[in-house]
Amino acid sequence: MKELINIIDKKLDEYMPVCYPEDIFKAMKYTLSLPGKRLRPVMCIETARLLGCNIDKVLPSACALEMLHVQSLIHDDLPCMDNDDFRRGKPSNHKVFGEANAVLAGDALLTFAPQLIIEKSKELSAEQIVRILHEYTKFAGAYGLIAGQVVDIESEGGKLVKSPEETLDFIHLNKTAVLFRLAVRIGVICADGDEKIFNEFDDFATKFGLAFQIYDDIMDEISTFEELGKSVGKDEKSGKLTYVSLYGLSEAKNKFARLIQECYDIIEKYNSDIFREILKKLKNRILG
Ligand code: GRG
Repeated sequence: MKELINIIDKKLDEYMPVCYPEDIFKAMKYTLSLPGKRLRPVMCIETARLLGCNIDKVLPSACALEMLHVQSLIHDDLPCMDNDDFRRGKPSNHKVFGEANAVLAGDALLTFAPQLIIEKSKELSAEQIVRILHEYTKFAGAYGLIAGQVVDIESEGGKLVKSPEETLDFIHLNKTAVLFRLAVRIGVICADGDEKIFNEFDDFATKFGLAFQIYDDIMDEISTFEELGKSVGKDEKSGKLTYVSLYGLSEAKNKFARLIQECYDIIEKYNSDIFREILKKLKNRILG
């Protein structure tokens, strides 16, 4: 996995220039270059690889996914959203470049990513590129990430249109699971996988995304700034609707354990060391 992360990091650096006007490119590159776990590009590439696709075909889309993810982190940290001063162990984007540039850097990453897919995916067919862009625009927009963020903000203000359980699932299916789904769906498209495989990986990523959000909620409670690279304990202080606040720590852990087991069950037949490593790391950190 470390090897794959190195390849992704090198490509991200190559794809992201710093040119005039430098302030915006530097702001885009800043958060992108900080050491994230690179889970989404890794999962995209690994899905494609398991289905027989070579890495060069999928790398531009995998890097674009990381750009979209970083965009969401930059905007999420803004004072008008989650108001976080740290991200990936360093001051967040707006703390370094100012709010206006952080908003623009996010916007620029959001549009740079599909541009990259179109310009660099030389080995994909036009049909594959259109399918990937369709997935990207659907999942990044008001049917995906933005929907999750809006309902998250509404719920913090006490506005609940659905039950707390339904609201929580809606937020995290859209804010978190959506990018893991996008990752594996793009992987399957690059590998020309059939509908059955597409749905199977989608199901895996949906369950993984929910498990990952429960992991994130639990870590906010039990971890440290040094380990996470961002503020901890904020959810409880702000009275945020999370798996821990709604179900309690013990039931959140049970829910997490069930989802991780379901992920193992779906992916086992593909015999992937990388997916096993990801699941094991999350599981060991929460369940010991
Ligand atoms: C798409 C225009 C547009 C806006 C985005 C701000 C926003 C709307 C959505 C917020 C999405 C968000 C930040 C969800 C949290 C998901 C999550 C648990 C992120 C942490 O992921 P890690 O741990 O982070 O993989 P690293 O830094 O390791 O990559």
